[in-house]
Amino acid sequence: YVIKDSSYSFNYAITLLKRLLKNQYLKILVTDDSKVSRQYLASLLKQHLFQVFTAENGVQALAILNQEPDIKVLLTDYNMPEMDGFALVKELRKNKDKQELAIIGISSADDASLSARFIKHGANDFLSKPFIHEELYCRVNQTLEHIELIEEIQDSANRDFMTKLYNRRYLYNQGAALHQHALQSGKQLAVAIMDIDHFKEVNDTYGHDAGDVVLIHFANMLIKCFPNGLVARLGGEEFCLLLPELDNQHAAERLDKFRQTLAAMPIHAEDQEIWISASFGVTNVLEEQLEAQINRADKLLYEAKNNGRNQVFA
Ligand code: GH3
Ligand code: MG
Ligand code: MG
Ligand code: MG
Repeated sequence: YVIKDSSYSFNYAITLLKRLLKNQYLKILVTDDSKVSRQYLASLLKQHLFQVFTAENGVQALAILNQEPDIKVLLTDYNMPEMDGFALVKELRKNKDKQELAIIGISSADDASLSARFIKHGANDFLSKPFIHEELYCRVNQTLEHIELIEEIQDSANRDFMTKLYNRRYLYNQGAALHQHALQSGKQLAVAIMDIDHFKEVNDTYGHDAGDVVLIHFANMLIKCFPNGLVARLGGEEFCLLLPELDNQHAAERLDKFRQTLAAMPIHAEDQEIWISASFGVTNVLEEQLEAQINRADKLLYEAKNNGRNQVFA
């Protein structure tokens, strides 16, 4: 459809084709009390490969967003019974920011102040009725592009470029929040520091590129083994893992399992088989500050190294 219609840019057609090939139908929710408007918007959006959900009012919209947390965009009318568009935006913005859920307010153009008010309440953008098709697509796609750009910028600030793990900066910000939560709720938080053994030898023997492959492999394994943990690269071949709600013994056991898996399989890089091991320090002693707990884990790591490496000290 888009390809046939020459008013769309080539790049846009490519974007849609990519979505189609990846089977990535972005989810969008249309909220409007008028059945005609709802169906009209839904059919336009379906033509552009969105997976469309519909709601008749704010209350229904909240329920659908709860069931479908990966809906990216909400298009909402202003005037609706039960809960109007402003109340809906206000409610959603209590816990979802503009990147998590983009909101585009829609209403008839007879009240010129609506657009400003929608945006003041936290909408990303506004569309007035009647609109031409292109404006709908442009606003939705521009909003999506903004979200993607912000995500890219955030990732480059918060992640390590090579391993794609979180970096030290993110760990200290996000980890401090986890740590405070544990302190306040009386829940456990295990903190582990790990370091690859004799990594300098890996570089010296197989080259720096092979060393990088090893680091990426290590990072991927960490993510796979600890999907609920906060995993970060502190620098070099040193990593940190925060495991909420896990006592020290269980944390140490899981780390030891990871240690064994790591040491039992070679990593393939530069047509070579590279065997590595790592040492670990882990503690769930909640200090006043996260940094103090990290230092405590670091001391345990140091002991693991001194004790012969390839082991977990708890
Ligand atoms: P230990 O068992 O005591 O930890 O010994 P080690 O050799 O692992 O520790 P050392 O601190 O002596 O060496 C770490 C090496 O890691 C030195 C540095 O060149 C290398 N390194 C740091 N960052 C990177 C990186 O991004 N890529 C690669 N390939 N090497 C890195
Ligand atoms: Mg209405
Ligand atoms: Mg090392
Ligand atoms: Mg080191």
